[in-house]
Amino acid sequence: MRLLLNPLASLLALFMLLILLIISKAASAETVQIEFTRFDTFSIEVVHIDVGGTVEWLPKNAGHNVEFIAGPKMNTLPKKSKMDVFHSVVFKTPGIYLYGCTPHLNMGMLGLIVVGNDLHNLEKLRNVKLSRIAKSVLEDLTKISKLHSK
Ligand SMILES: [Cu+2]
Repeated sequence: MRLLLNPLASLLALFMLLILLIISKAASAETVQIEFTRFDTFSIEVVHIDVGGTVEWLPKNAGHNVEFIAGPKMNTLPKKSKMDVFHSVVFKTPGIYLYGCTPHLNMGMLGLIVVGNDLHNLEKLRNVKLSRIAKSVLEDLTKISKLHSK
């Protein structure tokens, strides 16, 4: 206890605590996990994450993958994943991303990632050519994304 009462030691302890807090904050950069389901859907269809956050897709059900269809930078969309494998993407550009499962996209297996609460490219994304069912699912998901972004 005597050591802690020493002003210099207290200052040092406080400093160490601060460093620890900063490190744990950096290490806890957000990660969201989404599963492929046996209903040919993504377990979470609308995800909101901070800039620099990670989304992981877990192949809990066979026959699915992740393919990006739209995002804030259309010429540098995240990579498409292979079938039935773990996939991970770090989102560094704010905006809304649309992705789907290649074989089930036309049946409405799609999802949205909203990065940094930024919906600036939402209208562009809504104009992407999709099947009628996929379009209908996308409309529902955009409504959800808007509600969450208020
Ligand atoms: Cu699928």
